[in-house]
Amino acid sequence: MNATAHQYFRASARAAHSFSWDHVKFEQQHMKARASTIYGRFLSRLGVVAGAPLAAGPAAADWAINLQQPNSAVAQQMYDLHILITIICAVIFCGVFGVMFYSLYAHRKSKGHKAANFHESTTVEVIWTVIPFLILLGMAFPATKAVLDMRDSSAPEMTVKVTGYQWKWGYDYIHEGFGFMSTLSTPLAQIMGQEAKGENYLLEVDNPMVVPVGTKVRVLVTANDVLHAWWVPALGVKQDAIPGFVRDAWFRADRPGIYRGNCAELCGKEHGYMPIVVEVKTKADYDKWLAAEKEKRGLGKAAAAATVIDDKVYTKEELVAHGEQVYQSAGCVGCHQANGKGAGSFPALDGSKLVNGPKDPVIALLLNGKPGTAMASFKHLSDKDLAAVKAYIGASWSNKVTDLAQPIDFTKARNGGQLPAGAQTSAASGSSSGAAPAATAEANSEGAPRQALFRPRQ
Ligand code: HEC
Ligand SMILES: [Cu+2]
Repeated sequence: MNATAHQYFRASARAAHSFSWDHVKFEQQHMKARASTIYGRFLSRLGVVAGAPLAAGPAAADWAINLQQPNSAVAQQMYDLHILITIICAVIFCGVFGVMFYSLYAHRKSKGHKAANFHESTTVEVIWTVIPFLILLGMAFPATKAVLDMRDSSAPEMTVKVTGYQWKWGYDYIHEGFGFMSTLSTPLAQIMGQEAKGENYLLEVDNPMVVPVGTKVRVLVTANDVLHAWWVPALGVKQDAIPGFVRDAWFRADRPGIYRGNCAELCGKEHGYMPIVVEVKTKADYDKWLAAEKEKRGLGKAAAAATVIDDKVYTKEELVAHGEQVYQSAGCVGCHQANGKGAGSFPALDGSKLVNGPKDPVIALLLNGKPGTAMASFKHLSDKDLAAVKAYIGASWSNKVTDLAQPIDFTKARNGGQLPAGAQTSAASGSSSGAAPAATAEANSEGAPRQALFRPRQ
């Protein structure tokens, strides 16, 4: 059985009332385990000297009093800054304490020293103002540069939305149209102390975030429930995940490899069980991974076909016949009724000025709905379905619309009035007019904003 800590805690939460000493023992073991790994691997590297006695067991091997080996320009700056400031602090420490201890010793009372009188010495005042000022400048300059670089998430080559959940991470490859959850994969037996702890104890997940090397990755960090924080030290990213807000950060990994981090904001009882794993692959391997993930989700071929646009000109009869089915299947009939007379607050389509008028307002209404009313957006329908249902309501009952809309009118309306860049027409690609509309709908199911957001990946 590959029970994970996660499942255990889910179960234990449900059985919370059946408290037992086993649970306490478990917690104690767990705390010890955490001490030896989290402290060993993170705090120790952060230079928390007090953590040293706790860094026992498997972590002892890579015990080091420092930050993690940086793997991005920003992480490198943080690292250098850390070293620089530590050195400055050490020099000041030695200087100040050196003078102090020397003075205590050399000018001690038993030797009969009299205190010197420095009152209103301009020289001394200038010196003790200017020197700290220069030291501060020397620290502020690289620090400001590092902070500005950290915040500069402009012109990313790809964007991943990271969502914190109690207690797992969600990664959405928003321009690729898929996402997944990433949960702890450490076996429960290791956590319970029944099995030797693995190398990446509590720092391993089922589905790591995968990114290509040398690519500017922007992460949009948010949370679904409580505060979390997405922290990958080697990549120089630590960003609070705040429900209701989207914050961004970025990194460009220098070398392929696997980089691990934790949630860095106390987020509940399983806070320590939502590690972060980022797998940095070469560009070729990343493309392979991406293709496989898309294939797995049925996005591979469909996505390629999605840029094929249905530009066929349908006859009114073709559209009306298909539209009658859509009117039923999309649920229009439930509100506007089969006789088009509507009911209650649902307006009649029969005789409607809008329906009998020019096509653009009707296209806009069908794509966007009317906010605040029961008339929802129908943009999840394919362009052909929409053109057909528009033709149907325009030709039924007493309506006699003349401004017929073709599927391509909807395609353009979704994309701000023009065809999506790089789109092929169905005539050019030779695909059948039957298959293309469905695929178009798939790609466009998020409407125009998605097209506008799109930036090609390198
Ligand atoms: C859940 C109920 C509901 C469904 C389903 C629904 N509508 Fe509507 N529709 C409304 C309401 C309510 C309005 C009035 C909105 C307003 O206040 O302007 C409306 C307005 C309209 C109008 C504008 C009428 C006018 O004269 O202003 C059209 C056209 C229309 N709907 C078409 C459709 C089509 C086509 C479908 C199916 C694809 C559909 N509706 C599905 C509730 C619905
Ligand atoms: Cu968390």
